[in-house]
Amino acid sequence: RHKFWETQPVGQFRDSTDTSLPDGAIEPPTPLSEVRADPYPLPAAFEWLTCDLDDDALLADLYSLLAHNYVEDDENMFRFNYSPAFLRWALKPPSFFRAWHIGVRAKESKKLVAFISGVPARIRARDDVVRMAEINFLCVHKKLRSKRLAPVLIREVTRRVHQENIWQAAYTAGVVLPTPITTCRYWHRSLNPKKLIDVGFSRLGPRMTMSRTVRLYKLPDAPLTPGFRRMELRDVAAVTRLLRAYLARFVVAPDFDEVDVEHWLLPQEDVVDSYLVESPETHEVTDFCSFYTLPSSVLNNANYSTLKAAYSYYNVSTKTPLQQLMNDALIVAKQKDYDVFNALDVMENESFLKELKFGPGDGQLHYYLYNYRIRNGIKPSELGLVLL
Ligand code: NHW
Ligand code: EN5
Repeated sequence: RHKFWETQPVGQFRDSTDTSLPDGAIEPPTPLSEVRADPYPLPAAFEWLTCDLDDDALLADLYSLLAHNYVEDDENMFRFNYSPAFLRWALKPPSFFRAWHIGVRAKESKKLVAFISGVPARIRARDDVVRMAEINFLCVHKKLRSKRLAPVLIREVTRRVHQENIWQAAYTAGVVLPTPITTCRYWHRSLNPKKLIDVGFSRLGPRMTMSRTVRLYKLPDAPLTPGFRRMELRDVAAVTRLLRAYLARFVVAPDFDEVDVEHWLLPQEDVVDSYLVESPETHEVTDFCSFYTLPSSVLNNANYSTLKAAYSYYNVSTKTPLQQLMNDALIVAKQKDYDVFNALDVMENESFLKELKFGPGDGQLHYYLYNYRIRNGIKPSELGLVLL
């Protein structure tokens, strides 16, 4: 069934009922001297390219490959459209490895035709903090599909991760592979219902008119919580403390330090937005919320070419109820002209989704670990990890 995945150290569907196997690495590290020294062979017309994302021309090529060939919904109506600035942010966190930004190009035309990437992260599973690679942006040009190029890309990124003495990875996908640690649902909160209906992202509910729908999703003009403001550089230490204490509650979560928080959560225009509540009395930072910006191209629509979506990222409430905090996040997203606010049912998100008028989407997101077993998997609410 899975000619490639059957050969890999991942939970196999067939032993998913064997409860005797312990949590942790599936296979031990091998000595670095035994890690294959040269790249895997590609079909003769292609060559490997280690990508320099500081090179604007290369970044533009990567942007274009993904904008035309990356993930679509099941009816091919929308395609993710990660911006160049977003890709640079996603792929150049603290201590990133340039060797993990792996392109494939046609030898003759030099055209970029495939890509895969990894970035380093410390991820905790129960009480075990593990150095991992987060693998993302696997893409093969539409004209080169079903030729078994993806397994070559995956083997090559694995080899380059092993060269850094890292033996585990985390990744997400919309497709089922051996074997998810958990399966999450996407939820969507309309901010611009008329446009969402016009582009086919959502439908007019039964017995609903457009004007009733617009009224249903109306939001206040400004955030309601006193002390709600954008996160700044001076907040990094306080946000790191809040976030570390919060993420400690989940079975699988990143182990963020201040350096990570500065990179992943300090606001960057049209890439990542973070807000916090600073108590007007004590000036203590008590609550935090964030989202990242990932537009989708609208395929085949006469009136619109893009949908501006915010994706819920990390949120922490200690004083402001989470539902009120997320309502303020919706308000700022609406002010900034986003069309929709998306969230997964991870962490404590279930507690506000229905109340804040999110509806379930038709997409699922499966979470995976490479070379790390978690017996019986976990629930979405036990997951404290959001990948981009
Ligand atoms: S998920 C988004 C993946 N990208 C897209 O969906 C973009 C549009 N699609 C494509 O570009 C986020 C192609 O369809 C792709 C497959 C390239 C997806 N993950 O070349 P073949 C990520 O980036 C398996 C893993 O003929 P293709 C996460 C498939 O099951 N495997 O197919 C990436 C089959 O294997 P099997 C996937 O359609 C995580 C084989 O590929 C997959 O031309 C990567 C077929 O290959 C997917 N999303 O190209 C793993 N989709 O055994 C990282 C298909 O079933 C693992 N396949 O025969 C960790 C590595 C690091 C370890 C470090 C220790
Ligand atoms: C790795 N980082 O299917 C990512 N999106 O629900 C790779 N559906 O937008 C894996 N089909 O339900 C990505 N509208 C896997 C996801 C791929 C993209 C995807 C889904 C997630 C999505 C929309 C549009 C569906 C269009 C037809 C959807 C309903 C919204 C409605 C709003 C009002 C209240 C009820 C719900």
